[in-house]
Amino acid sequence: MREQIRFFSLSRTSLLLLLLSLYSCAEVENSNSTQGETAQKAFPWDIPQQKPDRPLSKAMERLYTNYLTPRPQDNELFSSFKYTRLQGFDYNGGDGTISRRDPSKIIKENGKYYVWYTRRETSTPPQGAKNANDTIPSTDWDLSEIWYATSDDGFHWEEQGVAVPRPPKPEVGWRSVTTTDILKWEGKYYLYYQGFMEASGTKGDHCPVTLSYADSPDGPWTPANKIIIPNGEPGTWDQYSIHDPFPLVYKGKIYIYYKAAFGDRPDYLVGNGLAMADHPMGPFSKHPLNPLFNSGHETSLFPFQEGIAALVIRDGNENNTIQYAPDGINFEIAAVSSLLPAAAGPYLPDAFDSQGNGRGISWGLSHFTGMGEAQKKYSILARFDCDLSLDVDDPAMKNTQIWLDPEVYFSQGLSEKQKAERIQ
Ligand code: AAL
Repeated sequence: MREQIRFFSLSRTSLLLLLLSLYSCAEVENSNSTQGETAQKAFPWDIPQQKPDRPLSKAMERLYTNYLTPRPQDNELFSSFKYTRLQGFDYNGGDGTISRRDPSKIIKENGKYYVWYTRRETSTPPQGAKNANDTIPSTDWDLSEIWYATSDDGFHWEEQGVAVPRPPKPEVGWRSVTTTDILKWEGKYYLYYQGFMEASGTKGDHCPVTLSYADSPDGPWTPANKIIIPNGEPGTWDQYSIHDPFPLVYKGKIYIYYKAAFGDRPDYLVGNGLAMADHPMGPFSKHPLNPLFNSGHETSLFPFQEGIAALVIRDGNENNTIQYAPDGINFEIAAVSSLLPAAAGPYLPDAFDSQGNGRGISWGLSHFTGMGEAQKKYSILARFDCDLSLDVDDPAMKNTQIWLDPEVYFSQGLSEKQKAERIQ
C-alpha cells in the first residue's frame, strides 16, 4: 500500500513536471509566433491613408483620429504662411506717432475689398499708463479710432478715413475704440469693437464690447452707445476684458467669439469664448462651456465644412495650432504650424452664409507689432497668404520645413542677466 502511495505520489509529481514543461514549451512557441507575427506586420512603408486595423501607439492613433489626413501636405487644415508688405499706408517715417493694427475680417462689397482696423495718430508714441494723459497714449491701442480702407486686389490699399471716432466722455469707448470686426446681417453692417473707458494699462487691459451700425460699408456709422457684450460677473474668467470680438453667422445665429484672460499681464493666461444672439444688438448669451479655447491671442475663425476652424496664435499650451470644431463649440487641434498671422483678418466671402459648407481661407491681413526703436512702438498691417481653402490647391503653401535666417534666432538672444547666470 505504502509502495502504491509512493508510486502514486511519484507519478503525481512527474505529471506536474510534465504539465509544466508542456506549458513552458507552449509559451516559448507562443512568444516565437508573436515575434513572428510582429515582424510580419510591422507598420507599412507606404503610409496607409486610413487608420490601419492594428495596435497603434498614441501618436499614430491621433495621426488618424485628430487630423483630416496623415500627411500635412494633404490636410486641408494645414498651411504654411507667406507675407507681403502692403502698398498705400503711411506711417510718418516710422516715428511711432501713427499705428495701424488688429484688422477686421475682409469682405467684398461694391466690387471692392473692405477692411476696418485700429488706427492711432498721437503726438507721441505710447508712454505707459503712468505717463498717459488726454493726448499721450498709454499703449499702442490707446487713444485710437476705427478706420477703414478698400482695395481692388488685396495688395494695394486706399485708406478711406475714419469709420468710428472716439465718442465724447462718458460714452462707451470715449478713451479708445479698438480691435473691431464686421458683421453683415439682413442688409445692414455692424462693427463690433472694444470700448475703453480708461487708458489701457491703468488697472489692466480692461474693456467691454460695443458696436456701431450702418446701412452701407462706407457709413455713416451710428454708435449703439451701450455695452453689447458685457464683462462677466466678479470673479469669473471674463470679468475685466472682452477682447477681439469675431462675429460669424452660424446655424442662423450670430456667433461672436472673443478673448478674455485669466489674470492680468504679464502672468495671464488667455481663453477664448463665445457669445450668441438672434439679433446683432443682442441680447448675447455666453456659452455655458466657455472658455472654448485654452490658448490663442487675437484668435481668428472661419466657417469650414459643417463647422468652424480657428487660427490659434500666441499664448497658451496650444499656440501655433489650427483647430476645428464640427459643432463650432468643441475645438480640437487639426494642425500645428509656424509663423501664424497675428490678429489675422481673413478674406471671408462666406462669413455670414456658409450654410454648413464653409470653404476656408486663402489670404487676409494681419499685423506686426513692436515696430520701430524701443520708444517708438507702433504696428503695421501686412498681407498673409495660405492654403486653408477647399477651393485652392497650392502645394507651395503646405511647407513644413520653414527656413529662417539664423539672424532671426540670434535676435532671440539671452539677456545680459541670463548670460551672467549661465557663465558662473
Ligand atoms: C491686441 C488684442 C486686443 C487687446 C490689445 C488691443 O492684441 O488682443 O486689442 O486689447 O492687444
